[in-house]
Amino acid sequence: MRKGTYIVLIVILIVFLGAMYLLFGKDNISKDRYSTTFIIGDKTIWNYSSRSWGTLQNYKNIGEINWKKFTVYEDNKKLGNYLVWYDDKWYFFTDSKEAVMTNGGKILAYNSNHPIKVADFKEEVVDSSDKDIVDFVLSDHDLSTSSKFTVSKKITMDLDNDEEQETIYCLSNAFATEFIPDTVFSYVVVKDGTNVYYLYESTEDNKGTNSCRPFIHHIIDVNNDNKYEIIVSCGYYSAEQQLDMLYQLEEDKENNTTSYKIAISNQ
Ligand SMILES: [Ca+2]
Ligand SMILES: [Ca+2]
Repeated sequence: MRKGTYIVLIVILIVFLGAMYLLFGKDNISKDRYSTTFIIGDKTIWNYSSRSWGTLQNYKNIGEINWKKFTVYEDNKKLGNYLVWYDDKWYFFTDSKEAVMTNGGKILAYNSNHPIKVADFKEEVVDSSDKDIVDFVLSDHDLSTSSKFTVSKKITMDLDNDEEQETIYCLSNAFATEFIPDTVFSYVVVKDGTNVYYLYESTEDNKGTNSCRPFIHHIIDVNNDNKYEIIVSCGYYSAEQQLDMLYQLEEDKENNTTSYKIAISNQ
């Protein structure tokens, strides 16, 4: 090829790349490079990379994380940036390898190449002002509105950055000891104005103790879009294993609906 042809090809390539950059946007291109490892408690490790999720389970892979620096939170409060090390549970160390004590709370840690927001939320007890939504959820599952609970908590905050507050409700009668329900139920719902989104939803005949009691582990913005994702966890009565699920608000543009879907879980 002649030199002139090369120059024309290079110019076409530069114009093409420039057009792609403008078309897909700087923001989107950089979001494709987002890469994060999340530690959720002692049993769950998730990887978020190139907009997709994966889990890290085997010991060899866990070893690759050892002595890496993570931003560590306990019960929504930042503990600091620490080196992590795993031996059946996570241990945290300062740069000079001094051990950092935790209080036995819920641990979330991340190592990321992009900003991650962790919400500092306050959990409150459901009260009479929540009667309408609680009755709605119970009636929706043919349960008596006088059902007793072992968990009835709520968190009120702006989850989707529209300057309106949403409320997350955790309602469950799992692990009841003072009463024996015919049906064991656990629901995690988000009330957003008049919309009710179901996240975790379980209704079972009471056949013993292997029910799962849900709680909100952490609330984080994992993809930096100013909308929070919700980590719902669930503890089993009879097992050490804990179910961890990351819920993300997804838009179905075709049907013009939104719902919370599980982006990744440890099962
Ligand atoms: Ca909102
Ligand atoms: Ca988000």
